[in-house]
Amino acid sequence: MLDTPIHSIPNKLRGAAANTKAYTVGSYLAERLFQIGLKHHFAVAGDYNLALLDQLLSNKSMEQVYCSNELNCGFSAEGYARAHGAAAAVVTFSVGAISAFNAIGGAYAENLPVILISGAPNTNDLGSEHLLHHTLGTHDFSYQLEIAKKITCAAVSITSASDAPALIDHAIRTALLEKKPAYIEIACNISSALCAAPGPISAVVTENPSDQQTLDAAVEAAAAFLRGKQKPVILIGSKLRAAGAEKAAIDFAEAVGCSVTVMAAAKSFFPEDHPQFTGIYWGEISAPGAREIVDWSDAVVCLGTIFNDYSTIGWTAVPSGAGVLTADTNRVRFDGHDFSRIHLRDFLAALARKVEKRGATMIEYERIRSERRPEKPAARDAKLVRAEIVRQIRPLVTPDTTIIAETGDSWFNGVQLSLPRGARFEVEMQWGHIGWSVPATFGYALGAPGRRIISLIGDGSFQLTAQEVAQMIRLKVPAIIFLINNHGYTIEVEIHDGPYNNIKNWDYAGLIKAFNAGDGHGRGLRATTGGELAEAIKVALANTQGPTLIECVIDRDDCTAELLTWGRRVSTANGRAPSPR
Ligand SMILES: Cc1ncc(C[n+]2csc(CCOP(=O)(O)OP(=O)(O)O)c2C)c(N)n1
Ligand SMILES: [Mg+2]
Repeated sequence: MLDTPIHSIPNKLRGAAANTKAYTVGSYLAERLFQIGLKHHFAVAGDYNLALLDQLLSNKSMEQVYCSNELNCGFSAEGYARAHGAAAAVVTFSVGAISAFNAIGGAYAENLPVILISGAPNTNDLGSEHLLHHTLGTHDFSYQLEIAKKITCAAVSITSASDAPALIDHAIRTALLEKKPAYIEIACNISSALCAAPGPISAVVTENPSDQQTLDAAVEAAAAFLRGKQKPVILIGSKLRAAGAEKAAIDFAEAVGCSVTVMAAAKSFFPEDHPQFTGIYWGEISAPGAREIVDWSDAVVCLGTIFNDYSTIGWTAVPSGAGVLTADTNRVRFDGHDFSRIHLRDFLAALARKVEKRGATMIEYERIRSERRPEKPAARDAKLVRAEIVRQIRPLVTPDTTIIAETGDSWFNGVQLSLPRGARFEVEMQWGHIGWSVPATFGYALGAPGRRIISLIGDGSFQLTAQEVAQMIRLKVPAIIFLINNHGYTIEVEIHDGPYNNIKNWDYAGLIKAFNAGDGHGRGLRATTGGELAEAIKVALANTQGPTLIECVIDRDDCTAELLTWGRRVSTANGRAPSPR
């Protein structure tokens, strides 16, 4: 993965706690966040969290990064966790936290350990007759914790300094182990109260080992299952990264020698320049040959896959039956077997040592594979079209590039880009919140300094979270944002059209000047022809002092063929009549 992801940092490098110093609840939390590898935390201030923010600032090893609103704060942290392995966001009670919850739901769906920290009412007001601002106007302040319990793997409320160390450790440990978000609420008069010093960080970050007997049994049975198959294929899913099993999957694939197809949400989790890479599998809209290889196989080894209505194109592409082996983060299922408490990494590593070579799907793929036809450049002054945008982005994708693709036709444009070894691809395909990519780009860039970040985003999506470009300007993040202005919600047009898919046009390129406000170095450019786009890209590559937004103006109906096919199928699935009870 990148730089120093959390799960690859050896424990001894994670910083030992300095037990001699006096700790407060807030500085304890800061020390733990630093020890798990965070160099930044994201925040929006509010009176319930100001004392906490001061305490966090006292840790000079971490930078406090401010966001324009709490939704963006949550998504910035989500993007940071993608780059860096984990993240933290600090918000105020209710008006802040409830906005951030949307992004926390996203982190849950996308398997990312984001720690949401909320300031909370003073302990003296709990159980009193006091009504408080930023609450529902009742005497019950527990609703926020109750909501958090539904959308995190661990939610704690800290109202006593003596309990704080154990509760903080529990929340962070559970998030890291489960790769899900956690929630920590701290009463505003407790964050500066003294508490115990942090103990060794190993208590927070050490994983439980796989159950050896179950692992042995699973590997034995899976090896026998694969021995009975002639044409297995591997299908990589988006939970592979959360399972920390990307490298193990490569070793396993090489041991089997079969074709490897990758789901769109997992693009870049298996190297696209690997000789066994057979393309993106997405049912009818798969890369050429990938669908045939999966359909013709007699065993599909699914690693960390998520089959939902979108990834199966309205349930038209769900691998099923006795030939499917599903290996998830902690569970392996196939043909009458169901094993749990084994890490996917361990399972793949052990199975790689046991399997026999099964290369038939590679031979098949070599026979049917077709190279992508070279795309012809458009005339420099011809009206800009979608295909020309993709053609011009291709050469920008270097081994140190990360592409961040927003929900909308940007998904399908992004999937078409080939990745050299090392290039990464980020999508939020399970949660699918439009606007995610702007703050996620901001957070990702801070979590992975030195990488070239290219974001693809539609005009409709951009309108939700545009303010976070101003934070990129503030911190001089040199991301390149391709804003595809097709004058509306084109993806929704293809699923089901109506007046609700039309949006108010903005001067997107002009917006950057407003955000710069005299002292920023963001660039905003508009391209209406291929020539203008080429010039804008040159400006973007030269701008190292801030983001560059290139507004690419195209026709409303100029979209990928894949979107048209996908939209038709998803529309059919959405339109199914209720089944009789
Ligand atoms: C928060 C949220 N609200 C609504 C939707 C439904 N939705 C999905 S895609 C989309 C439109 C995206 O439009 P745009 O970003 O312009 O993409 P494009 O036109 O390129 O398809 C909408 C409204 C959503 N996914 N998330
Ligand atoms: Mg659009």
